[in-house]
Amino acid sequence: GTAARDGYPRPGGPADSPFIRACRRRPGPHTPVWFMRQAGRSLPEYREIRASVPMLESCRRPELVTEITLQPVRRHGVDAAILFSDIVVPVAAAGIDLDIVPGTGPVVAEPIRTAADVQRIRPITRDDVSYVDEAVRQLVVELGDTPLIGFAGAPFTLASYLVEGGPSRTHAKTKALMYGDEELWHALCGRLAEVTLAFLRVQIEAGVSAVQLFDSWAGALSEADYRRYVLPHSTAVLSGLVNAGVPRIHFGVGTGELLGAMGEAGADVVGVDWRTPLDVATGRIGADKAVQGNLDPCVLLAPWPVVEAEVRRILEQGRAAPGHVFNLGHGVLPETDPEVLTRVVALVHELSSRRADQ
Ligand code: 1CP
Repeated sequence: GTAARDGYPRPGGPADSPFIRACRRRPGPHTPVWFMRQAGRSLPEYREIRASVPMLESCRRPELVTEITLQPVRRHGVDAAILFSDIVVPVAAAGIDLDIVPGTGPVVAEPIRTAADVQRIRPITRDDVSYVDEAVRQLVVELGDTPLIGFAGAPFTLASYLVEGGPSRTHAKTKALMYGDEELWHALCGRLAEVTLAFLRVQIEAGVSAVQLFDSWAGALSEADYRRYVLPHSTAVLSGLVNAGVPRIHFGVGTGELLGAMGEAGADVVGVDWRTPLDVATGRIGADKAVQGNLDPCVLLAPWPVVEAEVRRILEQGRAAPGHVFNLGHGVLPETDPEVLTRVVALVHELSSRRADQ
């Protein structure tokens, strides 16, 4: 955070950064930009580190977490770092036997299907995720004025992996449980909300400047079902952080119909995928929240003039919002040329820079 060791807030520091200013809907020197999954497989320096270390183990080694988190900041000059971790890390810390399988994603040894299964998800404390606490404390020192974003998976998206046992296109088993046994569904999501809230609090106490709640797969639901089965649990997480002093970003994919409800869950910033223009999104979210997005990650694979035109359009449409954090509509694809990401950062800064004499 911004508090120096003597307890007095430092002038400048992450709280005064363009990223936090935009999250708080305050004017800043330029539109801030970072990329979801910026610390990942598009970077050769990342692949080198990860070649000999399995994913979950790399998340549990603070020196590796610190190095991988810093890589995209050094290379691209992004306005924020995001902690290198995964949404299933706190679930594993809560006692669920799972692994992250290369080329697949999270795989759960014994999927959650019954009330007894839900009881296997234990509450977590800082001691269960001490490696995250340690990594964040190191990172805050290394990053100086650059804000660090902490994150967690939202109850619906976590439940999907736990109930399916792994990645799923339809979320059929998850929805079958949700529609078939509403009481069990709420017990599962209630428990996941507790774990998520505890995990985010550890990160905030260790010094992250903002948090993002990833409900990547919430777009699989209608608005009515989202409100009935999901919103109460995501609200428990986000409203539980209302006095934590850091902006809360809430993101999902295919959530054009859910943007208003996702904002209501208690977000300061709502993430928007590429399907909804930012001016339309702002109409749905309201003028009391900032937006984050929303370049289609696939556009980065196109020739530069196409990328440039899309960045211009998004900055223009983003002006309708009371605050705009430039990002992709979902994570960086592994085949993305990192040079293009660096050029996008420079372009966003150049096109949006507001000089005092203008
Ligand atoms: O910049 C960063 O890369 C930060 C680290 C990060 C984040 C924010 C990782 C590393 N994962 C996540 C979040 C995450 N993990 C989400 C939410 C964001 C999103 O929608 O992209 C989700 C849904 C996951 C689950 C997950 N973990 C998947 C998706 C599987 C599916 O359902 O399609 C995958 C492939 C993983 C593994 C993973 N997480 C992170 C990395 C670098 C990897 C790949 C590791 C490997 O294959 O070795």
